[in-house]
Amino acid sequence: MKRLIRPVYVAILVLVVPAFVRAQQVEPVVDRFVKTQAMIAMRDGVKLYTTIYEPKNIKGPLPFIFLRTPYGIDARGPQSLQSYLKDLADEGYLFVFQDIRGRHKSEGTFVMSRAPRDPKDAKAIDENTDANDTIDWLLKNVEGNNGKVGMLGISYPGWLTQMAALDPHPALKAISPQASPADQFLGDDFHHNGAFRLSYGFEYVAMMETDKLNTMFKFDRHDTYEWYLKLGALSNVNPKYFKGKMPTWNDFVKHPNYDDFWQKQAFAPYLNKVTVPSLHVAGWFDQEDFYGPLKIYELLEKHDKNNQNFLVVGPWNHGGWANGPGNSLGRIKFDGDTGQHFREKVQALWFHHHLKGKGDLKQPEAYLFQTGTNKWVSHDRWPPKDARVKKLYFHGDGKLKFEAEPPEPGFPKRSTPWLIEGVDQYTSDPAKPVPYRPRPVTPTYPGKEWQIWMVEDQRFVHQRPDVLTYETEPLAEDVTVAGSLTAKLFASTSGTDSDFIVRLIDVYPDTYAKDPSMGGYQLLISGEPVRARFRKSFEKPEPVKSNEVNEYTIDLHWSHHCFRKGHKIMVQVQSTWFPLIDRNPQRYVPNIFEAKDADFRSAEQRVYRTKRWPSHVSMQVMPGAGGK
Ligand code: PG9
Repeated sequence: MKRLIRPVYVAILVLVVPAFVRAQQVEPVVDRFVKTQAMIAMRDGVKLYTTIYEPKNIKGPLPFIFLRTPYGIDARGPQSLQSYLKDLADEGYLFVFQDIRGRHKSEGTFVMSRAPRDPKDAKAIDENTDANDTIDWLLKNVEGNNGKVGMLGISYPGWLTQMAALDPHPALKAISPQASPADQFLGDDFHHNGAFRLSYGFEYVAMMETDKLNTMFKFDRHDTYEWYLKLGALSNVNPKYFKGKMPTWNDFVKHPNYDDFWQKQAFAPYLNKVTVPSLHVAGWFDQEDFYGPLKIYELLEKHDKNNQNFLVVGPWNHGGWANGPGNSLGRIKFDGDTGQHFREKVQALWFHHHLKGKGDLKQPEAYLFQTGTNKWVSHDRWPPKDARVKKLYFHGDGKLKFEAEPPEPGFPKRSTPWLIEGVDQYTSDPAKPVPYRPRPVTPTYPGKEWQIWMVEDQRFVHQRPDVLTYETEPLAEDVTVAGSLTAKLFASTSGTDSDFIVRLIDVYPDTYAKDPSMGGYQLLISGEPVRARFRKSFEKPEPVKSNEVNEYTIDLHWSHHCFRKGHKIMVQVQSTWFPLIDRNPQRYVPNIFEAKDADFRSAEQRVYRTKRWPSHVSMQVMPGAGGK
């Protein structure tokens, strides 16, 4: 016979358990604040929607933490207090969030990455004047402030932070621009080396310019790889979808080269002094803006007379430090809570010191997470002084070696006379482009897969006939990259324009004791395209001669990765990376955005590895590494 449940147990379940569960739930941090809102008038009369959160239980005077965004503060403000800004909230700040011009509840017109104003035009406005006008208002209108302001933000908000520092309000005492783009033609969201980032460019523009809110493009296919393939040439976008209504798409079409339009909105011309203490933050696996933060740091570092310019790079995707512990990304584990560590021990201490005068800040010049060994390291200079350049050369049979001398060139192979020694060849067919991540390629927004594609196992393209692979033997010792990576490719195409994409990969040992499920994993360390038309100049593109060997330099940016003993280093070369990068017609046309479907052709691509044309990858590595 079943035993009856005694009423006393029922009472425990009904009364005590829910209270216990409630106690376990996290208290919304926003509940600790009193919220007010204001429409703050800018110098040209446009009013910006701003919310101010004042702590209920921490007495002032307190400094401001100010964050501007195009993504909507009603949701983003409270969300960021919960995690990204929580360690600051615990200490006590006046938090200020603002919708930028033309977005969400603010008035005015949104202009994508609005270029800095002309200093000769006294009436001009830009994101810098909007930040300064707001700070002025805050100092005068918010009681209990200590006269100091800090700004920070990730990506667009990071860019807005750096913009505020170009000509800063005197009350702006410290900034942390995080994952800020620096140049939308050379290395960030919209183009890399002038090659258009199709899926991101298209989907981001739809999100930002369909209306004032964040409205996602509705795909009618699950696999956007197929959708973009069916779209065909970029000249189909306006007639089929955007109908000429998206200003930024129209700008892409109007400015296919690195003209004034792009140069004026890039940071390089403006970053000629460090105006406020600056903590630049980047993620090694940032799928959107990795070039930007390191470039901004590098440009400012040349002018850092008072030691106010600092760099932090963690093992994160785009903004990955804002939420969660940060102990892994996709299947890659980091042996520690890197995100939590950053928020608590780096970001919070930075602002406590500069805005509240707290703590003896010992911020290292460059505080970097070394991937591969999974440890934080401090450098008093980046790249480190003792880093040395080592070259990894392409050899026959898919080999990659530190030895400089590839075999003698150019003679037909005895066994296979139709093949030339010292050359590897593939057909690049724009109708069958190489995917950049395993299909189905789900939409960028809202997308879990987009956020981790850079750490996906690269075996999904291994041994495709249009992907060349070069690989070292298992390494006899660790090889630690510390600084820049550059590929030098000697290549030809049967067409008159073409792309070459070089990817650097860490191949785990087949038997990987630390985690057997990761045996043979191929982890992307860096990958970048080069567009043949821009090989001499980004301003003035030129066709290539069919089958002529040209030298291509591909900046693979920076890394602090340790290829562990027993791992292999792999380099892959291909001519499509879709739909991340738009397809090159492989036949020169003046403007690829205006190319027609019929302009696209297959091309025979050759990569040379001879004494005269020694294709290779250069890496800055720590001494002692590199098999020599
Ligand atoms: N990567 C986004 C972006 C920044 C700046 C301009 C365009 C796009 C972002 O995440 O904000």
